[in-house]
Amino acid sequence: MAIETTLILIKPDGVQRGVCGDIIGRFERKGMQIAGMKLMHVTPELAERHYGEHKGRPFYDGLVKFITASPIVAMAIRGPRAVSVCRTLMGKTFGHEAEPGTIRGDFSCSKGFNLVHGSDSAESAVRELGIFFGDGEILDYETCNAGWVYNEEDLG
Ligand code: DAT
Ligand code: MG
Repeated sequence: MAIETTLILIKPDGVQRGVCGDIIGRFERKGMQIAGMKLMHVTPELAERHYGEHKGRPFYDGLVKFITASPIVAMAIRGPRAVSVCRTLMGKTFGHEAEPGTIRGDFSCSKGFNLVHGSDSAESAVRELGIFFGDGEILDYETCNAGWVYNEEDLG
């Protein structure tokens, strides 16, 4: 298992509700590294590229309206098994079903207003990071505590 980098979005509800710090802190506390981060508007074109797999579903138009309504925070989050670790931290898709202790479980009671997006596979992560980040926007750097967060065994 190599170190992975995954795309995490704090959706417009998270920014509007002022809980970005709480959400970012959960990834940091888990031992994940922030490799890229920016506040940005999602254009309809960007939304379609990102959520293309859901086109045609009954909730698609509402999803695009929601994600384009107000700024989001886009993050590239890096760490061992980052894709699955971040999905676990997020919790189930619908806030009303998500376990307490997860981001969605603690902050959301809604289907669509579920605060965060996280890539669902290593392949999706590569594709989605390419949508939200350009050349030079995802950084390689060492954190001083990495050696106390995971070791060789975790990378095997
Ligand atoms: P996830 O965000 O957990 O990867 P997904 O990829 O299946 O979930 O769906 C993308 C988003 O679309 C999800 O975060 C919330 C919304 N959504 C999915 N299914 C929905 C539904 N049945 N009704 C309303 N919104 C839905
Ligand atoms: Mg998804």
